[in-house]
Amino acid sequence: MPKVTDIVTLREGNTPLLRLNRVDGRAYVKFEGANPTGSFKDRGMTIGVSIARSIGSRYVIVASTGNTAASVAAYAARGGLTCLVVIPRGGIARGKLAQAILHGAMVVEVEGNFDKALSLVLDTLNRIGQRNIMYPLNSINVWRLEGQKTTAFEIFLDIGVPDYVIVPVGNAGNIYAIWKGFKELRELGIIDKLPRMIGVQAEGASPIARAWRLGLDKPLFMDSPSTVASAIRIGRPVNWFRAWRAVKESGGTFVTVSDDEILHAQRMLGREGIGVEPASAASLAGYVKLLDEGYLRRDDTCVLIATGHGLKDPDTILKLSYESVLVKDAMEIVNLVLSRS
Ligand code: AN7
Repeated sequence: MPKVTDIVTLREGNTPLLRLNRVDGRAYVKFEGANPTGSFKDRGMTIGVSIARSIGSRYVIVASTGNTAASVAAYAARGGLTCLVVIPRGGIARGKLAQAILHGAMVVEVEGNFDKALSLVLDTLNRIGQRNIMYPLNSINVWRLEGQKTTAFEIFLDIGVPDYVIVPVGNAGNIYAIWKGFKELRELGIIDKLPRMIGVQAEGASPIARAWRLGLDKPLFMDSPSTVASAIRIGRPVNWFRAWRAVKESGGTFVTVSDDEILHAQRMLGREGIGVEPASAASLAGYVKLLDEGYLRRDDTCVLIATGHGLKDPDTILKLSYESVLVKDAMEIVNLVLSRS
């Protein structure tokens, strides 16, 4: 790892692990929405931006489905670096775009999806050449994953080693990072058992999970990934081999869930006071599905990674039907309460 002389931090990590009360089973949610910019990306960004600063880069660049953009924008601002975020036009949730703007990122939009944005970033880096001018903070940056592995340490400190860890998969870095964290705890002799890792993808953006279910040995890349969960709308995950290896080594599996299942799970969490964005609800949707299929048992201890905050994507929530009543006076409110009791 490059020598880090300047630490850029917003005090990320130490997120709550919450037992679910309304779900039949031993399920905990690791609420990553409690990070400074509202997603797990902050765990890695503190490291990535600290390295960028320490090697004297003035610019940092990422392609993103939104959360990486929001995170890098904030950490770059904190560290006094100029930040470019390359995003699919119309393809990221509004809260994330708002964050990038708030923190002063240069927002670059492309027609097309995340995979296109990433290929443009890689091309830009090739043309510029030197990392100490423009430092890349995409998932190809392995130092970010070193930050993300702390999720495993925190889970262990809270409840020991669970039977399963269930993770929404997009570019496929996080599931590998968490696995790496547990493996390192074992190498250090701190734990002697490892969890099984389960990766969840949305049906319409499931290059890894679909191939896994079909018994293939590599992903079926998709040119036009589509799902309500914009954070994981990725057709060519760059870290697929890391995720694949993690799941295989751990004895876990991949599973796909439909958009309806994701939105239902998002609501279930909402009704427990836990506000997550659709991509994050995929982990609960996957858990429910695997319980139904009999792959998981109710007494298995499962940790569901809730990767990002509900406020990231208000539009998706408001598009669903919801109840509200327009009133003219207090009596109407009183009657409303009385009619419900
Ligand atoms: C909420 O921000 O790829 O499998 O550019 O925002 O490690 O990619 C986001 C990914 C899950 C998937 N949940 O994690 C980006 C980006 C949320 C996310 C994922 C993302 P990886």
